[in-house]
Amino acid sequence: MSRSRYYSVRMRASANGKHISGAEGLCKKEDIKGILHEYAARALSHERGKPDAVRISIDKIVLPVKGISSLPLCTVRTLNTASARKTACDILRSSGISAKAIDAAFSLITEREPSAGAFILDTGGKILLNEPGVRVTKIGITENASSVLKEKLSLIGINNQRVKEALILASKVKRRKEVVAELCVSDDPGYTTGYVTADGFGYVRIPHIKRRSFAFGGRVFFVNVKDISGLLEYLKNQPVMISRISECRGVLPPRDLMNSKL
Ligand code: PML
Repeated sequence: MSRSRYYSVRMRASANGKHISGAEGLCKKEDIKGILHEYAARALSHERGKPDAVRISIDKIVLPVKGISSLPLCTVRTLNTASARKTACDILRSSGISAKAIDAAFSLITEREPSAGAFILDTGGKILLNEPGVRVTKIGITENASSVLKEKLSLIGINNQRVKEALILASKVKRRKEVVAELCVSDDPGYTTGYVTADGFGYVRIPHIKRRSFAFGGRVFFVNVKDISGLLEYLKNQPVMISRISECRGVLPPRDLMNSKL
């Protein structure tokens, strides 16, 4: 893809040093103003509280931008927290993640103050990157892919910014071979759908992964390498644009999901 046409815009809002919200994206010069407006509004009206500091940065992209496909998406039919957690565990276990690593991941993201970045664990449960974690940046979507995604998400009733941004981020992360899977639980008290990504499953949305009003959450990347320096460099610095959209399926019962690996 082309060089230098894009800018990376990042926002981070905090209160007393604690994470409130964040956002990042790649955009063209003419769209920067609109994005700044949107990110500022988001920072100042977040469910997690009023920030006392909002940092917004704009950086011109100098590296060539890599075009990638989005992960295939679906939603699994989970009706309560127990079945949501079980489904997340089933996907992760069938992808080679140990029970110890899954327990550690849920503890990291649901038992402590949310961190601005993602934790990294190996598949055995060893923490390779602790707080503040890694923030995945320099991610975006082409205009054409964005309108295809809008159409596909509209057909299944989930065309909203949150799903779109989470799918873009997860697609960049899972692109790296050493990333075996990702677990995400939203830290917004009012948002109870999380997701897991893994080979053969894509991006699986999991409703009721946490109880409403619960203000903890975060992301964990499970990897199969000891040295994560190359991965960190990629996540933070490689500009990536979603340029092709994969299949977006509607709601599947857990059994169908486990029996219909892609
Ligand atoms: C967040 O932005 O709070 C994380 C979103 C996770 C799930 C998004 C979705 O519904 O697919």
